[in-house]
Amino acid sequence: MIDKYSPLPIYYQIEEAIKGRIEKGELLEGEMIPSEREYAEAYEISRMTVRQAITNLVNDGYLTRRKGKGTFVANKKIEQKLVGLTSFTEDMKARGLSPSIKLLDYKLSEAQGKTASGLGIPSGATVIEFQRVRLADQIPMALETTFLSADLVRGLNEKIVQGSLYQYVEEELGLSIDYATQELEASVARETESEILGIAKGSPVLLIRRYTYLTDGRPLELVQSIYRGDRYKFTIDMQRG
Ligand code: 16G
Repeated sequence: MIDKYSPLPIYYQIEEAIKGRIEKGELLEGEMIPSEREYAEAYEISRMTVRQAITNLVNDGYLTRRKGKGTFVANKKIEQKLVGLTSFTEDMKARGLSPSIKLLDYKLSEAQGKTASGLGIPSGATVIEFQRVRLADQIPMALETTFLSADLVRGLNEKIVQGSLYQYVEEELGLSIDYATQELEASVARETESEILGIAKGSPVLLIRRYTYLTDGRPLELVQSIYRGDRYKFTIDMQRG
């Protein structure tokens, strides 16, 4: 499979060979790939060359290295289109994945500063704040912290937020969710976040802030989420002109 006389560098040929095996399903998600030594022996090339190919595939998200264990085929990322204002529950169901929630915290506090102005309520008004781990097929995908005005989402409680918030707001409260603005930036998982999400400390994550509004213009929610960089990618269609 390796052509030493080809103008294509050998590391590149190895990369393509491994990628091909992943794409054809000969190497499965989560499966350990052969060691550098095994590849080097099989192809009669140096371990350095194999290492370069593997490093490139790790950087491109095809493989992941686990310290002291080996190199594994990475999990396919969930591709989330940045159009349409959808809920986590809807997004996962649309993919045939089963959404679940682990509620870590639920509390009432007094609105202050940015939270008060973001939610359009006076400081001192009651804010409901909760933190949820969002899972798909039992795998933690994101950690979400939500702030709502207690006055607006009457009747909300710890039990309800273990299901879909948007469903409660629309179907039970009869409020009409209209639009949101969202910020997305790169970050790394801190210690507690990495434990909650089941990733190594310092792993790349996507930090998302969503400000959602009702049709009558009232702010509904402020949400800060941390999405796993190894499981998520966001895509957007763009039109020129
Ligand atoms: C998504 C939203 C979040 C919203 C939640 C409602 C992002 C970044 N965040 O996770 O703002 O509160 O959906 O989901 O997309 P639920 O109705 O399933 O509780």
